[in-house]
Amino acid sequence: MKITDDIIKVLKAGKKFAVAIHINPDGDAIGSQLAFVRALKKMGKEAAAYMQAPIPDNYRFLPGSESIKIVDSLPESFDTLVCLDIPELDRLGKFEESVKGFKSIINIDHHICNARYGIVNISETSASATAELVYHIIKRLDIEIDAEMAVCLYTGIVTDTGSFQYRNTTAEAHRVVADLIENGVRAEKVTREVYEARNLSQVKLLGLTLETMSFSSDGRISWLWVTKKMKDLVGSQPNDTEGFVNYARSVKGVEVAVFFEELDDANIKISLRSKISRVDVNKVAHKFGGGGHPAAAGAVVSGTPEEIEEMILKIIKIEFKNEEK
Ligand SMILES: [Mn+2]
Repeated sequence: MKITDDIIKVLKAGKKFAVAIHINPDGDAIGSQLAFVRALKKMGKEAAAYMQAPIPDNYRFLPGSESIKIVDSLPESFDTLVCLDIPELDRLGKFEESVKGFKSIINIDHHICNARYGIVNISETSASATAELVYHIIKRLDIEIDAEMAVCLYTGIVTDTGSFQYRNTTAEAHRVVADLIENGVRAEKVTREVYEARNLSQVKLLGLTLETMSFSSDGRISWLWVTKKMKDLVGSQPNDTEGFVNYARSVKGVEVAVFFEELDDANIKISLRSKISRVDVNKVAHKFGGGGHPAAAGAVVSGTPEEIEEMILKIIKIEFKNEEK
């Protein structure tokens, strides 16, 4: 992977950097963010990580997570904004407003529909994760990848590849990870922190969720529901539903899995997964104002649960038909 001179120039020229990631951040976004801030500090820059909600519990072990600033808007006195894992600026949520205060935006991402909103855009869909791109940028800057950065970047790659199971698990991802492990990552420790420290409420909610599993008549589409009522019943916490969609995906014969989560009275969060390359769920999510990758995408849609379920399933069935032509 070749990192061009223009990003290096902008990084060297900037003095104060704000590093931001998308709302509802995942392991890739958070890991990339913390590694990037650390690299900037090693360059002698002033840099900080910004989020609008507290970091999910299972990523608190990441070095530097304690210094993430939880705010409603980005600082006005900084010159450069680094956007990580963000295909479009509206994925910044509340921070979108404060973007205009920055002289330069650096956009580093691996999603398909990246809007190239930066002065420099590293939009590389062949990368397994944004963390893989951040790794190459740090290398190109001749900064040593220390054990703290390594664990952040490793967490980004391991979570975005579904523990090296998804289509984006490339030879290059493994080469980068090999280097990260040589730099001090203990894979089993990351697994324990990220995947084996569930809240009891999460496991209880999963039990209720699995009861809702439904299938299309041909068995190729499977879907799950979490309602507000179910969440109240178990006293669920934010992010408890992470990964639930994979249970629908894991059933033999299922090609597309959908997870519906009632957020409030008006909005439903939808997560989509495709097990086969014929159906591009990014296209489906895009029709509802969301996005992601061909095999994993999501959207937030307003409407009643019945309406939304019917609409989504209809669009997926149309995608199946289109692919068969
Ligand atoms: Mn990512």
